[in-house]
Amino acid sequence: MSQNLPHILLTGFDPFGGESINPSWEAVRFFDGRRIGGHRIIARQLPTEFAGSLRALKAAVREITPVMLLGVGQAGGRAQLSIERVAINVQDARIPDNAGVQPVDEPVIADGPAAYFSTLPIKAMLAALQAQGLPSEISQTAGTYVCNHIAYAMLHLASKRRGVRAGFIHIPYLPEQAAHQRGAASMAKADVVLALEIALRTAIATTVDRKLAAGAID
Ligand code: PCA
Repeated sequence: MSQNLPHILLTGFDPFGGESINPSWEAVRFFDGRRIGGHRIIARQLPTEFAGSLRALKAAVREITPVMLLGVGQAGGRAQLSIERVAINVQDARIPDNAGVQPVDEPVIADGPAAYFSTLPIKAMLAALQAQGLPSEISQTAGTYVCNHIAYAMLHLASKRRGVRAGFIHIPYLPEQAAHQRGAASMAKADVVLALEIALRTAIATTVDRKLAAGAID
């Protein structure tokens, strides 16, 4: 048992918005302690709270000193795995977070840049997921709620640490959530778990991203 493997911090969120589960944590927790591509995965649940999630993220980074951070969150209504390209320096909450706080047009980091691009190989990850038959896309916005906030914070923290990369993936509802929402798309947990394993393996193995067209017109 090698204790000294480099660590990857993989995060999911607790339920929010009236849901009783969050698919991100349901999938992410499967990986805690597992070894993938010569790395040890440490899974952590973050609260769906602007301030609380940042505190928990900073504490986890201090404790684990990860070489890679991958955040995962629920994007109810999206039909595919969404590999996020960018995180922006704004909090604009349509609903209060789990602490009852609803920031509008506040920065994530007061003196931070307007945005960070993912430093994971998003196109290589997309190609690997599609090759497995998993519905996936590049997303050009992670929203302005707690997921974007954490994606931005991960990239901000990573930017200060040499060689540390970070990124974010939004996932659809699980079928049991979609079952009571008319017309909502969903993805089975086994598929999400497989997708996250492929995404992690690809991110670990790929330092220079592929050049594949996966942009959006709207
Ligand atoms: N999704 C929310 C926050 C927590 C989660 O799982 C979002 O997309 O911002």
